[in-house]
Amino acid sequence: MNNVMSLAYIGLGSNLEEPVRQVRQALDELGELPLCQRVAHSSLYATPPVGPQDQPDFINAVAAIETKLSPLALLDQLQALEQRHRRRRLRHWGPRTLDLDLLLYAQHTIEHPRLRVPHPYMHERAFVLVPLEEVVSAATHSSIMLHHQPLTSWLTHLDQHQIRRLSDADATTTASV
Ligand code: A4P
Ligand code: MG
Repeated sequence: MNNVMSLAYIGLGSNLEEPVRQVRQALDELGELPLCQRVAHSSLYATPPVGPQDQPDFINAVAAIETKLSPLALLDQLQALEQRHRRRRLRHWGPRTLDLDLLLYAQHTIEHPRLRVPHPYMHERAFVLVPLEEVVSAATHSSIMLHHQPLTSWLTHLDQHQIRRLSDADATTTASV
């Protein structure tokens, strides 16, 4: 546990067993983790799979939380929450009920066998950066730097046309996507 609060960003993804419901429920559960408070979250986005193509589209979102947990203690909590959503690890980058990635933890750079922060692929993934940009504006009213470049400049290099923001009406249904 830290005495100071740190701002962390969590990426959420699901493409199995009612993904909209999985992500909405996980957004609520993130705010209930010990020593954590959810301060903002993005819209939900429907996104084509990156990696193996023989799997359903994903629902993705990003949450900002204030936490007194250390980065590894927060990872433990995120993995326990994935397990409560009956996450099974069958295939790397394969379909999942819930994936929770620790994208950013304050300004920290972490290279640990269990944890790399910033998340190693985030700067090349529109399904992460589009919702992250939305939630950063809501949480901090400013921009953030990623590998010494503003987040917005990473976004300009990415193809975003297949990233579809769900309307509030879509995001409250229990439809599979
Ligand atoms: N790990 C290291 N760093 C981190 C971090 N910053 N956050 C370790 C979370 N975990 C981290 O993860 C494998 C190991 O990574 C963990 O044991 C942890 O100690 P995992 O969740 O078990 O496996 P995974 O998710 O299959 O692998 P990976 O490499 O984390 O995949 P990603 O990067 O999560 O990508 N397409 C769309 N459209 N939307 C998606 O959400 N997700 C993926 C998975 C692929 N394609 C996608 C999406
Ligand atoms: Mg993961």
